[in-house]
Amino acid sequence: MKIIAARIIVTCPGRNFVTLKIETDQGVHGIGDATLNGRELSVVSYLQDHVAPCLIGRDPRCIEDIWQYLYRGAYWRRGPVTMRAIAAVDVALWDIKAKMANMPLYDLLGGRSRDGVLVYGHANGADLGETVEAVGRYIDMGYKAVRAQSGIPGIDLAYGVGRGKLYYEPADAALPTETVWDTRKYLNFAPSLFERLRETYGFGVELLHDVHHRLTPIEAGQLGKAVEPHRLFWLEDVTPAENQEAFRLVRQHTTTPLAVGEIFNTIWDCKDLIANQYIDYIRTTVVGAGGITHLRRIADFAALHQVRTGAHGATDLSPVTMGAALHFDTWVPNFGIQEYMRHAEETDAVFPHDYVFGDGRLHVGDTPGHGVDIDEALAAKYPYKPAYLPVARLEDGTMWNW
Ligand code: EZ4
Ligand code: CO
Repeated sequence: MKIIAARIIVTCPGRNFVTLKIETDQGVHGIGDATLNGRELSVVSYLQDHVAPCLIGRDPRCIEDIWQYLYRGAYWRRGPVTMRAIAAVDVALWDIKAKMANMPLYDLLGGRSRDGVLVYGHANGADLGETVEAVGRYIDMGYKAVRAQSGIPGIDLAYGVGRGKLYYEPADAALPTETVWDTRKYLNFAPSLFERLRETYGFGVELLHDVHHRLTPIEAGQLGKAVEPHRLFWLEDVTPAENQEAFRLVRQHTTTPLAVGEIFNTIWDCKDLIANQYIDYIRTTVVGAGGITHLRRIADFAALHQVRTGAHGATDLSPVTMGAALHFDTWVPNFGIQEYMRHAEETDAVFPHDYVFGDGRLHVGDTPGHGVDIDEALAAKYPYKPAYLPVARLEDGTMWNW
């Protein structure tokens, strides 16, 4: 069996997506996602110019060998561009293998461990009252877990606040939007949001919150301690994690569970976080961390330390990643939760898929493969549109972490 074509499809049905389609001499094809929000075309070039030529003629059944060939063989290891390109190839090859085996991907991975995949939705509002109402709407839709992000008094354009839709689309402009951040205003406000949410909805719903890298470790410790009475499911990305040791300080000061990892691209980014049990949930994704092949290694290592999965699942992860992630989540023994930000209708139409939401969970179908395809004719109607993530500065103009 041989790979005869590897094509890269760029489309913007509501937002940009980069998709790899691998075709074989046996007529079976596989699809992988390679979207890197705000840096899409660098992955297109990496795949088109440097990976696709090396794939032609290879046996698509040798997933592990191709993974090692692309990782070790590039000499330049790791990094978001390289690892997304590898992920796209890997997911497309797992899709092909599962189709050849006539099995849904979760079956090939080891079979079903649960009936459905617990997901959390994104509730947000311009102020505390609106956010509390938005959380109520998610509960009414059947969600058992809800992430709450709110506008903050005195801060324009807080992270995670959308425009009344079911999702928040941060890549919003042809050049990065400038936002202004103030830690004091945020810390003065954030605990009151969760206090009000518990007063309003009680403790029967899981509540989550994304700090989006804005705090220092000691500030993160303060926030974690302040929200302890409200029993959050997790606080996410409380501080940047390039220095994994930074989490030791946070951990010493709070029992609020911690999640991190949406921007990690290999196990090396989280090895110490996991081994030292500084975190409770690892948020690495199929698309971000080298595909199913590598994510499985991270999850198995995490399981040794009672760290569970909590994969990133914002709108910049295409339905292809969501499909593959749901198969992974259906199998992985140490599953925690899956983020689920709904895609726009145009996105769903370009990527036909068989996963469905019901009763707070997502359910994969039994289509052989990962269950997601691409309608190329429809995709061609949505040309690439430059879109950047915002940047953040402090009030005095200092660059900060968005
Ligand atoms: O800002 O995916 O938890 N979710 C997030 C996302 C990220 C975007 C960046 O592309 O932090 O909203
Ligand atoms: Co996040």
